[in-house]
Amino acid sequence: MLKIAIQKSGRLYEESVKLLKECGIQLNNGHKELKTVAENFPLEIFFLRDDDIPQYVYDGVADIGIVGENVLVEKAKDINLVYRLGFGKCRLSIAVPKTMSYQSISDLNGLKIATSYAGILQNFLNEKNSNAEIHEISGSVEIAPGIGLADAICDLVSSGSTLFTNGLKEVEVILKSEAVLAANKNLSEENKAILEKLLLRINAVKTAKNNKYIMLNAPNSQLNNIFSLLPGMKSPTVVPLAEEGWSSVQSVVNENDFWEVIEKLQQYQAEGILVLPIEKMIV
Ligand code: PRT
Ligand code: ZN
Repeated sequence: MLKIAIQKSGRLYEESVKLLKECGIQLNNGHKELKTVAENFPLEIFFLRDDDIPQYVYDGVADIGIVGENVLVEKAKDINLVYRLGFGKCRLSIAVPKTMSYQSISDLNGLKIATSYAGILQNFLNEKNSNAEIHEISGSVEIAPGIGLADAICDLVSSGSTLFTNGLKEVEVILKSEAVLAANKNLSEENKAILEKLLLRINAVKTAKNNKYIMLNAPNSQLNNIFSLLPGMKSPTVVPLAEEGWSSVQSVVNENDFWEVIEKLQQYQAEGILVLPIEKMIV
């Protein structure tokens, strides 16, 4: 049985549970309990505060955990980052009052920076040879300059609206973060095998989200051009249409290239283009 730690409540909770569900893993009760066992997969789920997850995984109380990369790096436990999950995206940044003129990191010299990420910030300041002083606080970091507790802050930012409403501007990005799957370094052979199965499922879900299924009609004279745009997983499916000289082509297209590919397809006289979401994709 593999034990996974996920956040009990907060920004990563819902996406973590959703990911397990999309992997076909059914949880029989919610996060009101400390732990629960999946009904149809050898997985036990612990619901914990995110800050505790790296330690639990390091100690082997949990084998794996879903946690923000920011927390993983800050706690600096000797555990493996196994998979970047693509949700909970944010950045850890330094911000200063918007009235302050700021050109470079040397402008932070002699200033006091409030943060809950003292470890990451200290490493950054050391790297940049800055003598700024760190004032460690556990929450409401954004109000520190306003109440005279510090001159600047180092905190997580996503939309930037918290900084804006507190009269602050972002001046340095220290770390880009997202939710990650982290694992203990000494998993048993049995648990390694379960983790492999879980990763195969996670990969199928994530790959599917990055791709779309595409169907279109095209004149046979353009098929080679279209194949070069839509190589598909192995090669595209081609079915002749009832109308002489035309075919239906089915393939997959990556989300990132999507609009570019569509524009080119139109140049190659593709018509009746249908694009569908893919639920799972095993390549
Ligand atoms: O109770 P527990 O200790 O488990 O939770 P927590 O309160 O410590 O963490 P939580 O739930 O707030 O965040 C969990 C994780 O979500 C973080 O460790 C990050 O990896 C990730 N994440 C993504 C964020 C944000 N985006 C985020 N915007 N965590 C916090 N914020 C906060 C930030 O601290 C600031 O106060 O949101 C505010 C800024 O947001 P914007 O949109 O105004 O810029
Ligand atoms: Zn926390």
